[in-house]
Amino acid sequence: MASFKKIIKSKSLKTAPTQQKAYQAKKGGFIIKNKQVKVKLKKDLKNMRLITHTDLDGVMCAALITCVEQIDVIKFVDPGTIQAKKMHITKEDIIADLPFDSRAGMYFDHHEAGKPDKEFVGKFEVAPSAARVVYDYYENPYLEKFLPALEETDRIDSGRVKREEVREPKGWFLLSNTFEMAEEKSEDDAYRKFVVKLLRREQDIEKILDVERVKERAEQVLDNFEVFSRMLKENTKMIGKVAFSDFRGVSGLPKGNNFLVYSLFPQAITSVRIMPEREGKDFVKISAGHNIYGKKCELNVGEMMKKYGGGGHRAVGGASLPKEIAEEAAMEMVAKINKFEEAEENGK
Ligand SMILES: [Mn+2]
Repeated sequence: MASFKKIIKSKSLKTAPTQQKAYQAKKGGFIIKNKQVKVKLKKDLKNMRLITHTDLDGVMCAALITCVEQIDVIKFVDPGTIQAKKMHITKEDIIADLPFDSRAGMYFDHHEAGKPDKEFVGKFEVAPSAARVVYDYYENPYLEKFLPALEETDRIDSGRVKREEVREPKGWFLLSNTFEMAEEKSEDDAYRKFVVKLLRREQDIEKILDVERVKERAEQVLDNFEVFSRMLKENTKMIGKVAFSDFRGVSGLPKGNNFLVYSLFPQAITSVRIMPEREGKDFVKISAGHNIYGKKCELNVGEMMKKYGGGGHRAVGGASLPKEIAEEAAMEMVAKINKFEEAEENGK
């Protein structure tokens, strides 16, 4: 496959004269101004960004992509940030494991409900992880060393996590729980970048978990587990067959894993939760997921989220919504799921 840099270079050469013309028209077109334009374009070219998700899949995408592309900056963001078009995105950006933005130069994703409706460079495929899509796209033998790690990323990102694992996280699942822990997002970002570098030279999970910076977080994950379980119990109620958790106004909520709710509320078919949004105080995040250990619910959560500007897969999805309408939207979802299940049961 053609590397991103080559594609971008040819594109930039094509667009440069037009940009210069526009600039000249605006500023009067002095030679010196022309030079400024050139300098700016050169600087932009150097600044190749990878915009990827904050989770293990996003980190794995970064490990793979930075091996085969010249990336200068890695940005870790939530899907809501892309959804809300809050970010300035250019052709020098690669987006992975996040919603589609047609301004990007390259795009990789695997979310069923997010299939781009425009042409783009990169690859979209309904797959267990976005990292798998990246791997398939490059067909690069150098990336083969990541295969065992990819298997685990596939398994975790598609929710194939065992009940025992949820109660006692270890291995790759434990690592996947270390990415969102710090008070400040920038601290988590620095840690993610550290893990990206680490993954490029080490793929043995026991050795990864033994690296001091990872070890510290992994131990913290296990400590937080108890606190999270208690808060989850306190802030969750069953509404029909849905476990509804409301974490708005809960302070000191440690990051816990998304599957624990099914362990504590085994009767739930689906879980819906409201969380404060980390990257914008006027918004909250609503996520929903089917009980991975329970009866298979056929309602497509990703499709359901589209109505609220979100997305996802059949079994799990989310949306970022303005604070004021979040509760109403969450209740609408809960009702929809219950109604769907009732109809399913009556049909049998
Ligand atoms: Mn993913």
